[in-house]
Amino acid sequence: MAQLADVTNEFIREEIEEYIQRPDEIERIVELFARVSPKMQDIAAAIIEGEDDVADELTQQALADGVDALEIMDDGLIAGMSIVGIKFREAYIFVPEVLACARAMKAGMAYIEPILSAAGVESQGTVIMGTVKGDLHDIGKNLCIMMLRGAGFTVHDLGVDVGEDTFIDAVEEHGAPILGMSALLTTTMPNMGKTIEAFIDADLREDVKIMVGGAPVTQEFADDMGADGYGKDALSCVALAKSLMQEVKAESA
Ligand code: B12
Repeated sequence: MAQLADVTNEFIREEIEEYIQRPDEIERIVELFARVSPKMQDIAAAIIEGEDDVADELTQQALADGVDALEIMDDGLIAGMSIVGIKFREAYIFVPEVLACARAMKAGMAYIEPILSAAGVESQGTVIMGTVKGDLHDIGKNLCIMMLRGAGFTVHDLGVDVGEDTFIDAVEEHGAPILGMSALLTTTMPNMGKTIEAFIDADLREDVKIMVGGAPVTQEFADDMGADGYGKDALSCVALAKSLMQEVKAESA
C-alpha cells in the first residue's frame, strides 16, 4: 500500500493532509498520486490551484516531452479535479474557486482534445450528448465527447441544461442511433428518466439506444429508469457506445 511520503509533490502532499479526511479517500488519492509521474503531479497541482496559465504551459510542455495525451488527461487533469471535488464537497472551497479549477482543466484539455480527435478514423456512428435539464456541469460530458470523437464517433454536443424536446429533436434531426445523457446532481438525475419517458411517449424509444452517466448515477439507477447502458467514466462511455452500436447493427441486420 502506498504511503503519503510516496507522493513526491509537496503541494499535493499538503493538500491531502489538510483537506482529505475519509480513510477510503485518503487511500485512493495517495495510491493515485504515488503512481503518477512528477510532471503529472505538477499539472494536477495547477488544476487544484486554479492556475489556467500554468495548466496551459505544463500541458504543452508534457506533450512536447512525448507524454501520452491520455496520460495527461487521466493522471494530470482528472486527478487534480478529484481533489477539487472533495474540497468542494467538504466546503473548503466554493463555486468561484471551482470555476477557476474548471477553467484550468479546460486550458489543458484544449491541447488534448485535437490529439484524441485526430486519432479516429472512419465514423463509428453518430452520438447525441447533453447534460440534462437544470444541470450546468459539463466537464465530464466534454471528456466523454472528446474520447468518443477520438474513437471515431461523430458527436453532436447539445451542451448543458438540455430539455427533453431538445434531445428528441436532435436524435430525429441527425438520425442518431445513440443518445448519451449526463447528470451531476441528485436533483437532476430524474430528468434522465423523464427524457426516456418522453421518447416512449413520442413513440421513438425503439429508434435510439440511451446511455447515461455522471458521478451520482449508478448501474442500478440506470436500469431502473430503463436506460440501455451506464458508464462510470469516459473510457467506459466509449466501450459502451461501441457495444450499443453493435447491438444497433445486429438488430438492423
Ligand atoms: C466542477 C463542479 C461544479 C462547477 C461546474 C463547472 C462545469 N463547467 O462543469 C460549478 C462550480 C459550476 C458547479 C456548480 C454547482 N454544483 Co457542482 N460540482 C463540481 C465538482 C467539483 C466536479 C464535477 C466534475 O467536473 N468532475 C470531474 C468529471 C471528470 O467527472 P464527472 O463529471 O463525474 O464525469 C465523468 C463520469 O461521471 C462519466 N460521465 C459523465 N457524464 C457521462 C455521460 C455518459 C453517457 C457516460 C456513459 C458517462 C458519463 O465520465 C466522466 C469522465 O470520466 C463536483 C464534485 C464531484 N466530485 O463530482 C460538484 C458537485 C457535482 N456539485 C454539486 C453542487 C451541489 C453544485 C451546485 C448546486 C452548488 C451551488 N450551491 O450552487 C451548483 C449547481 C449548478 C447547476 N445547476 O448545475 C454537488 C452535487 C451534490 C448532489 N448530491 O447533487 C457535487 C457532487 C459537490 C458536492 N459534493 O457537494 N459545480
